[in-house]
Amino acid sequence: TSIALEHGSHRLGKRTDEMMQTWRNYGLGQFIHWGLYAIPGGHWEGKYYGGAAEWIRSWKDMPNEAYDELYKEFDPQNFDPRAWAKQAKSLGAKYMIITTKHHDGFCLWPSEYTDYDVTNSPYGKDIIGPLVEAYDAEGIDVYLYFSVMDWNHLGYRSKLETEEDREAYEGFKEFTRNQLLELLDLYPTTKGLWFDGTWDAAWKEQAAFADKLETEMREKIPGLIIGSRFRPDDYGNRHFDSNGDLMGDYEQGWERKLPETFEDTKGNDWDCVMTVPENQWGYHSDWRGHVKTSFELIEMLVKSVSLNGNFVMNFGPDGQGSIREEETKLAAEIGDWMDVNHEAIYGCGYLDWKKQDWGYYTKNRETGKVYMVVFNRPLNGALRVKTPSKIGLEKVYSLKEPSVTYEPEEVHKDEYFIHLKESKTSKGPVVIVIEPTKEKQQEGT
Ligand code: H79
Repeated sequence: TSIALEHGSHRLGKRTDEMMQTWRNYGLGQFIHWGLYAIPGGHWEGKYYGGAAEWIRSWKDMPNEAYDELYKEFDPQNFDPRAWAKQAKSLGAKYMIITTKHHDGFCLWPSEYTDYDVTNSPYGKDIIGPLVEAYDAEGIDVYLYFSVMDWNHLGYRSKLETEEDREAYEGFKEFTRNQLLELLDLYPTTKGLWFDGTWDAAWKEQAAFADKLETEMREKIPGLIIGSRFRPDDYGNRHFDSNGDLMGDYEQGWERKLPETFEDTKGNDWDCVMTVPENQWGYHSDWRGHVKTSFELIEMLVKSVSLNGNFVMNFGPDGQGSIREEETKLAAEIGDWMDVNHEAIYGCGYLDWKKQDWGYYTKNRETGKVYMVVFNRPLNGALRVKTPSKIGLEKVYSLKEPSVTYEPEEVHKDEYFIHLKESKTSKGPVVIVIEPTKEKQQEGT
């Protein structure tokens, strides 16, 4: 049985068009959180804010009035979009998501619909346009992050309790629509939108409005990609409608966490957006607690791809527009690994062979080649591979050195050992390529 919905899912199953196939094949992306919050960098008047730096305005120790004056200091003299794009390229990112407007409401593009934008800062000019141009030039697709929640707009409400609230919110909706259509007009090479700040009760009542607006945006840029975090359904359900069907082109619920199994993904397209420390997106000058290493991030990337998702690593440039050393070092380390092993990432996804403890399988969607990405090297040096019956291992070799080939030892029916030859000191996870047989020939036929 299913509930009749006017504003539920528009499609059952995955998008199959070329733009979505491109999205699916990215593997690795870059997120950039940049805005006024980069100026205080997690501190106010000598006091340390332990929350996410981009949320500092909500901290009781920082007055809203103080935050709302920060735009008068926004003058990032080190901002070099081409350098950012080149770094993203050497990281191996195939797409980039930039915060055009975070919850604070400050716009990194010149918006006709508010004064709270870059043109009224000392910097005085567009940030988004030059970024789009620089990333386009490197062949990295650009997606625009947009927070619906807006702490600056006078009509914004988290809930609608009075007639006055409803009236004010109508103005806010029109403003939101204007800004989104404006962004798509200004930056027509945009490949998609990444929405945030859509959890409030007020927005959850806007199924009809959001549905119509999503359609308008899709008409402006055919093939535009929008995740599940934009519109609510008729009953205020988000991501999945009241019938459990995904709304939008991919599931956007994996923020700072990963699915464990393929079942967790419900077979949908999805992305995982990940911070380098536990929970810092915008620039925080003093990271505390655990900071992920490049091995951890590479493992998350490979795990994402092995479960049919994209992995998006966050960067939070400082108030001057510099990318911090820690992120630069991680980007270089991950980029070095990607230089050698990108074949196991791009164009790859889930393989339905039984998962083994040594790491993750990925499979190229076009060629059918299988990649074993080895994170846990067994003490006996032997990697167990169990294949579905009828599938054999035709060729097995090292990705880094294809001349290093393997003769799998058949230990049981449809179960093999691949005895690793790769050096134990090799940097980062090694990758073994398997070219499987299409179907094992049946004996006697
Ligand atoms: O931009 C980054 C974060 O700033 C943003 N999303 C990423 C990509 C983000 N904002 N909030 N969150 C992540 C966490 C959500 C917190 C919530 Fe709540 C808990 C939303 C609703 C309940 C606390 C109470 C914050 C808002 C109300």
